[in-house]
Amino acid sequence: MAPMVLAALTPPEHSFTYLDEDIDEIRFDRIDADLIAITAMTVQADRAYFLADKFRLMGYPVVIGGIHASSCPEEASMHADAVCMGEADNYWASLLEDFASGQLKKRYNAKEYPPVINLISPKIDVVRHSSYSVLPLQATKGCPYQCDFCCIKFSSGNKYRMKPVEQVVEEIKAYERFNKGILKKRYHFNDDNLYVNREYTIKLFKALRDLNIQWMGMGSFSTALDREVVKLMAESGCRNYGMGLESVSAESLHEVNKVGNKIDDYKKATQMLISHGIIPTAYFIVGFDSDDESTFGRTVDFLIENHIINPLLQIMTPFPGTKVYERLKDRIFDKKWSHYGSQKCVFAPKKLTALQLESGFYWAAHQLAELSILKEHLKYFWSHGPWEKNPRLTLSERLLLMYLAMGLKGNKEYRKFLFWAARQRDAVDAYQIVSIVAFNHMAKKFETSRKKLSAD
Ligand code: B12
Ligand code: SF4
Repeated sequence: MAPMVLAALTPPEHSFTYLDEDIDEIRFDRIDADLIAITAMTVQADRAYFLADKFRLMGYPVVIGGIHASSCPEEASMHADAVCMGEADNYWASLLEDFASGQLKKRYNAKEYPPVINLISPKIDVVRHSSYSVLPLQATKGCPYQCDFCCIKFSSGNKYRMKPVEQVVEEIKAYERFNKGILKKRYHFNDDNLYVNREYTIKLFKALRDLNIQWMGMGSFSTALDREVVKLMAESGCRNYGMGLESVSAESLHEVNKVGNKIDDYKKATQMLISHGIIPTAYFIVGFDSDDESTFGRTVDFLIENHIINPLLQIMTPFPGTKVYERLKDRIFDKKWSHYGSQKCVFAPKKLTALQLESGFYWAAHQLAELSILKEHLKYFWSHGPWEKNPRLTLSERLLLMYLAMGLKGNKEYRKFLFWAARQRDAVDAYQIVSIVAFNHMAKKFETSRKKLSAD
């Protein structure tokens, strides 16, 4: 989403072209630019530096920004002509002016975060939306909490800022022209936390009700205990809501300053979402200092018992600049940033070995993605949701699932699953079914890694 914001901040006398390495191939021989701007999170930093070095060797000036450069400016400065820290809104136009007059500075630092009324709407047409399954939005920025493993303070700060709801509505209306396929795209709120200011959250969800969209987002766990807000959330088209539950151990939550999470209420929260037809996504971390071999089994049991259809399990990752990084600094044995995607152990855990942590993680991810378990979750979800009021799988969605199933000739298990799903009377939408197949596929890859780990 950052490129769409940069494009919006770029004065009209300049042109702006965006390449996303996940979908575009960079043809170095075809690049024709005055300035190259690169964004990267930590896991992408090695690749970003490689590209920056290459462009500079070719004679292009390079500026680099985003969460990793903001937390490691010294390191980033070895690969770029200018390092940009924090939100571009405050300095991008002046950076371009400096560049045009040959006075590019080595460092740009947002320092102050722009006030709400200055938050610009992203320029959505710089992105080829047909290549993406979701349309990204951001209504609020920042998060006032200070979880020790989170580095959001480097990109959006701890001060919570909210865009006027009317502006968010206008952004959605502008997006709708990219939302015309058989499978309606979902909006994804890239907000760190949609539930900090309850009054704003309510106003936002009420405004979304009239737009007939489907959306996903995330926020504090306490959102899901607030019946009025969950009801509005469902009415406004929320299909999937993510919460950082992080751990089933109070000791682990305490260890990382995760305030507000009450493990005894996790069940109530997930059931509240399910009963309103919203799929709960739960973020969990393994690898806390207090975690031991029993952690994996306990986490899996919780997630299965509570019908968390979309569990997102991660390995504790000491992102630079965080308190967790400071604490683990002397135990970090792997500084290769491409290993910082939360699926590898890069430090020596306290009560486990790194190998035990990784193989426990792979084992758990595989258990959670068993198709038979996911099928049970779906049945539970459909039988406990308010489906009489909600849209069902449309004929075109059913056809699409069957079409996908036919395409998966080599995989009987997925084929059977997709045909089964396409026949279900209550299935809410095809998106969740396709996500489940993708999730299972990813877990199989994990299982291969686990087997390889045990063999080595
Ligand atoms: C959407 C999202 C994703 C999406 C898409 C990511 C993408 N490529 O766009 C998906 C789901 C794929 C994803 C995956 C992951 N994500 Co993610 N993701 C986000 C999220 C929620 C929103 C990102 C966003 O669009 N923000 C809105 C834009 C406008 O903000 P911004 O990127 O910060 O950009 C502003 C400034 O930083 C600055 N800026 C940024 N780049 C540049 C460049 C230049 C040149 C300049 C001048 C300025 C500038 O200006 C921008 C406008 O103000 C963030 C949290 C957050 N709120 O930022 C996490 C976040 C970026 N993700 C994170 C992580 C860890 C991951 C994963 C590793 C796994 C995981 N644990 O979730 C994977 C890695 C995937 C991979 N291998 O590539 C961490 C990153 C931590 C770090 N130090 O790297 C974050 C911060 C979440 C967190 N709280 O920890 N993610
Ligand atoms: S609540 Fe979420 S976004 Fe806020 S600090 Fe904690 S992990 Fe980061």
